[in-house]
Amino acid sequence: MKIAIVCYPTFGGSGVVATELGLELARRGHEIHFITYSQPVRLALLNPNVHYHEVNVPEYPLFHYQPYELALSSKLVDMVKLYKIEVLHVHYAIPHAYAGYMAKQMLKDEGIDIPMVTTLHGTDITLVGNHPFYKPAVTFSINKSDFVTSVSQSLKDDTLKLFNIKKEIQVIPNFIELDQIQKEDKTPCQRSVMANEDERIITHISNFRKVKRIPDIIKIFHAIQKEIPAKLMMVGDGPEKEKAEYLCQELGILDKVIFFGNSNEIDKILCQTDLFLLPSKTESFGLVALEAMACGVPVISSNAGGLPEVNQDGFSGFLSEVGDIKGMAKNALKILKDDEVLAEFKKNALATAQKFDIKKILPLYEDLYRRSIAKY
Ligand code: GMT
Repeated sequence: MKIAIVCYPTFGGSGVVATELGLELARRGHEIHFITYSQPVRLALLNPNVHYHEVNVPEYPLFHYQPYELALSSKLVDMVKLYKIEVLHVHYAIPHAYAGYMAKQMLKDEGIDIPMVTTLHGTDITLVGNHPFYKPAVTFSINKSDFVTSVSQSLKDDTLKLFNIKKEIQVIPNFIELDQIQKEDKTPCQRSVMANEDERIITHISNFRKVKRIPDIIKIFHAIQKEIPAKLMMVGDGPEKEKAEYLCQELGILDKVIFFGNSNEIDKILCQTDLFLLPSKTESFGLVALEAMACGVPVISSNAGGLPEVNQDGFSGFLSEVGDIKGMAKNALKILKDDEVLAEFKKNALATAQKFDIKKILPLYEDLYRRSIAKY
C-alpha cells in the first residue's frame, strides 16, 4: 500500500509512534510518505520505501500566524497526486485531521477519493483539543475521518466524554520494537560511567512540561536517596527543566542528578537504569514507560489516564494516585532495596512490554488501511 503519514516531527510520543510505524510498514514493503514540517527525529531514510516531504510555510510579515494547515493540505494534495498515495494516516487531530479533511475535499474536486485514518494521541484531546477555541474544529475533523483510532481505552473514553463523536473509535495501543532493543550487536551498556557500583540508577525522560509533574520526580528521588545510594538521570528538555535544577540545588542533591537535555540514545540510557519514574498528571498511554519496560526497567507511575493499561501494579512496577510523592517513594524503595526483588520486577517489566510488541500491533493498522482503501 502507498500510505502518507502526517505527524509532529519533534521529541514527543505521537511523532515517535508515527515514525516507528512508518518505518516498520516500509520494512514490510509498503511505500511510506512522511509529510511534515521537518524530518522526524527518529526517521532514518535509508530505505527505498521511505519518503519524506517537507511542508514549507513561507514567512510573510503581514501574517501574525503563518498558515501551516493551508500549506500542509496543499502539500497533501500534491503528494497524493504525484505518488498515487492510497491512504492518509494523520497522527494528532490538531491540525492534522483538519488539514487532511481539506485535502480530501480538494482531491474529491479533481475526481480522487482517498480515505483518512486519524489516530488520537492524548494531548490533542485532553489538553489542547478540548479547549473551546478548538473544540468545534476537532469534533468536526474526527467525525469526518474514515477511521479513528486511539492509543488506549482511557483515551477513547475521554474522547467520547469530551466530544460529540459519531464515529466508532478503535483502540490500537502503542507498540515497541523488541527485536531492535534486544539486538545483539549493540554497544555494551556503560553503567560505570554514570554511577558507582553500589548506586541505583533512576531515570525520567520527557519534554519537561507541567503535565509531567517534574517537581514530584525530584521529591521522590530526594526521599529515595536518603535511604539508599542512588543517582537520577533526567533526560529531555522543556519549560520545567530550569525550575527542576533549582529545586535540586535547594534540596542539596544537585550532585546526584544529571540533566542530559534531549537525547536520541534513549536505549543507551535505559540499559543502565534500575527504575523509571513517570508521575504524570495525565498520560493517554505513556509510551516512554513502555520503552523503559522493554529495556527491562520497572516503572513507578501515577495511575492517570492510560497508564494502568501499560504499567501493571505490583508486577511491572507500581501505580499511585497523582501527587502521592510519599507513596511513590515507598514503592520505589520496595523495588530498589533488595537485589532479588529488583531482578523480579525487571523480568516482569520485560514480560509486560512483550504484550505491546510491534509484531502484534502493526497488523491492526495494516488491516485498517486495507479496510479504508476497500471502502472507496
Ligand atoms: O506528552 C507527551 O510527552 C507528548 C505527547 C504527544 O502529543 O506526542 O504524548 C502523547 O502521545 C503519546 C503517544 O501516543 C502517549 O504515549 C502520551 O501518553 C501522550 N501524552 C499525554 O497524554 C499527556
